[in-house]
Amino acid sequence: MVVTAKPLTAHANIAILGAGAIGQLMYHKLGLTGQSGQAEECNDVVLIGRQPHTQQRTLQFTDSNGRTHHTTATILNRDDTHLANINLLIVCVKAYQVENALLPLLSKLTPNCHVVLLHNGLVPHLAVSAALKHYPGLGLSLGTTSQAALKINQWHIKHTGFGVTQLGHYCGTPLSAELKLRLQVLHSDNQPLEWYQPVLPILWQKLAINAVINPLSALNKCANGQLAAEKYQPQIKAIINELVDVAKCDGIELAPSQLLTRVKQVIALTSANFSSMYQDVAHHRATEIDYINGYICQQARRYNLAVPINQSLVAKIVALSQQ
Ligand code: KPL
Repeated sequence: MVVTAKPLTAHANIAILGAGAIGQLMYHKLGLTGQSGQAEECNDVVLIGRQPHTQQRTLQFTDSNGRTHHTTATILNRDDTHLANINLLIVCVKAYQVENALLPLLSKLTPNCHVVLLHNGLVPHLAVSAALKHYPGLGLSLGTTSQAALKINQWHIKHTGFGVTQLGHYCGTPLSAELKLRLQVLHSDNQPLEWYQPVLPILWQKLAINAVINPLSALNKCANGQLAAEKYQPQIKAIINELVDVAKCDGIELAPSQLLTRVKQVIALTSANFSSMYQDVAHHRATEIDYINGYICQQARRYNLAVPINQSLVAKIVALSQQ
């Protein structure tokens, strides 16, 4: 299926920072899914990439029905003056890239732009919210998605995991009703979009999902679905129990049994998917371990809690990445 978006940056007011698998997935879902659910032309979305010049690229998206859509996307350079038109910026870079990629852009955006962080793990929201104090019109929402995509090549992704996208306001100017409505295209039957207030408990819940699936799939070199096997269950429970104790000290009450059910659901929903950490290790890229299990260990140290299982996972992933 060929859908050619007019290469119009002038009308674009939504930008996705980071053209990795999740960034491209968000691009296609916002850009291709019209109210009717049919692929249709949409030219209010651009990607922001690392390349030295703004460029047009043909992107391919293989959807859940195995249909491949082609679209011409604008990929803005990080200095493009068009950034001044962007009033919704969805940040899909890795947790360890957020500060370097996002903070230099803040002064270039529309003064009332709303930023949404959509990475795995916790930590970067602290630096971003501190930086936002210098830009009183800007706002910050935090979010997480259990959807997954596999990169077939740099500009071709396949939708491999169907889950929920959860968002909530964190600080600054709230998201306008108009943009909230625009984001509703992310909502479809088996891939709901949900709003939460407060949002932090939801991010801790997603932290649990990533703290289990990501390191275990990377260490055991397996697809997410294989973690449903009986032999992994004691370790999964231990990771969750440690996380629940740490979250409690951070003022977040989580029920271990509910978390376990949620983790199992995501394992089932993304069973064919290879987690982002599995893929990072396989491609010799940096992992987000410091922002996932590493964050649990960091907070545990603050509260003098022992988290041996999470600690050993961090050590094993670090060792694996160095091999
Ligand atoms: O977020 C993910 C990831 O791989 O980083 C999950 C939900 C585990 C899907 O693979």
